[in-house]
Amino acid sequence: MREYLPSPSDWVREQVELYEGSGGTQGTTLRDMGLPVIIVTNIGNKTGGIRKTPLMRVKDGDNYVLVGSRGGAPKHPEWVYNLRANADVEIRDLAEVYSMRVREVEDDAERERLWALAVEAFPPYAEYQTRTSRKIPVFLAEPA
Ligand code: F42
Repeated sequence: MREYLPSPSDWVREQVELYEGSGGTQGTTLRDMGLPVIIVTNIGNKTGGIRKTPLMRVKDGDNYVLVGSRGGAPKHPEWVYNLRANADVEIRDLAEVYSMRVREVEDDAERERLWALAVEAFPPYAEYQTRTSRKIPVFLAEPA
């Protein structure tokens, strides 16, 4: 059995607990902005433990676009390394939970199209990219 390793960040851990504990009826938006959030359950690259990562909901048809912005911080979020090592995730979107497989988007044209969708869904992503010299990783999650 894999162990659940809650986020060390209070607001993130609390959002996961409220979102999942309510069956996807509470805590489903970003604090002040009211924009929808999903929970991505992923496997730790080093620990092998279960990680739960809230991200903004960016949809491309039935697929989800996952943006490793971390508010424009200089380093990639840790979950990026988890997804690179283990592509199988579960995505909770409100009351629905889907088994999905992610791939990092490397193709420039595809990334540009998905990035535009991401900024449309959550405009601050554009500013986050200007805060950091790293290229913000973008993943596409598709039904497994
Ligand atoms: N972050 C984003 O990057 N993009 C978003 O769209 C986004 C939206 C969002 C909405 C609501 C909300 O509550 C949070 C949101 N966040 C968003 C923040 C996001 O949930 C993450 O907290 C943030 O991206 C930072 O991710 P992180 O994985 O770096 O988290 C830190 C705090 C963390 O959990 N660190 C752990 C720790 O113990 O320090 C380690 C986590 C980990 O996965 N370790 C791996 C393991 O094996 O377990 C090893 C990873 C490796 O280095 O190989």
